Amino acid sequence: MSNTASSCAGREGPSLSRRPSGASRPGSEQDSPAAGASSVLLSAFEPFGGANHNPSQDVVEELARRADRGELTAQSEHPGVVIIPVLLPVEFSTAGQLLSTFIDMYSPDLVISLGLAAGTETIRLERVGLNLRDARIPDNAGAQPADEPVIAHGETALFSTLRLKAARERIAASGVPVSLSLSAGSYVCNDVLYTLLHHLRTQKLSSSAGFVHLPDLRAPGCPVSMEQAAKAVDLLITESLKPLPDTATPGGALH
Ligand code: PCA
Repeated sequence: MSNTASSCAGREGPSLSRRPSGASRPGSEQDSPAAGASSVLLSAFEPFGGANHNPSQDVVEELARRADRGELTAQSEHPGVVIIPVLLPVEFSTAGQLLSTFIDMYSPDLVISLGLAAGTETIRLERVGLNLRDARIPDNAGAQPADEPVIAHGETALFSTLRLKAARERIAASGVPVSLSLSAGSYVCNDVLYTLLHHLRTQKLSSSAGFVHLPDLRAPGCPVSMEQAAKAVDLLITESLKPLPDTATPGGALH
C-alpha cells in the first residue's frame, strides 16, 4: 500500500455507526473474541465545524479492514484481539455518554478514541484530560460552553492509562511522526477523554484508555499518510495491550 498522503482520499470501507448494533460488523469473525483474547474499543468522530469528513473515521475504518484481513501488528502480538469500531457525534451532551455506554456494553480491555486536530503535523498521543469545556466554535448540536466543567466537582485532570511512551518509541521507530501532548484542548475531544477516564475510574473498570489526535490526513502536503496513522494506532494498541507498566524514558515538554 502506498505511503503517500494523497492515497488517503476517497476510500470506501466498513461504515461506522453510532448505534451499538453497528459497532461490530455482523458476520465478521471479529464479533466474538476467542476465550482469553483481548478486545479494543476504537472510536472515531463525525465531521464538525462545516467539514465534510473527519480523518478519524478513515483511520478507524482502515484499522477495522486490516483487522478483518488479519494484517494488524496487534493481531500478531496478541492473537485473537478483536477491534470494535464505533462512531461518536461531535456533541458535548452525548459523545462521552455514548462512549461510556459502549464501554459498559463491550467491557473492552482497551479504549482508544481518535479525533482530528487540524494544523497538527504529528500523531499526537494525549496524556491528560482536563475537567474543562471551553468551545471556540459551537458543537454539532449548537452548544458552545464557556469555562464549564465536564463533570461537576470532578477532579481537575485525569491521565491517560495507555502505554504512551512505549508506543511513542515504537511508532517513531516505524518512521511515523509522533509526539506526546499535554493538552487535548477544551473542545469535544478533551470532553470525551475526560469523561471516558472518569467513567472507568468511578465504575472501577480496569480497561486502559486514552486519546489520539490526528492531523488532517487528507490535507495537501500532510506529513502523515492515512496508512501511517493506521500503523501508529495499531502500534499504540500493540504496546498498550502488554501487561506492563509504561516505559519511564524521559520525554516531557519544557514548554
Ligand atoms: N476533533 C475535535 C472534536 C472532534 C474532532 O475530531 C476536538 O479536537 O475536540
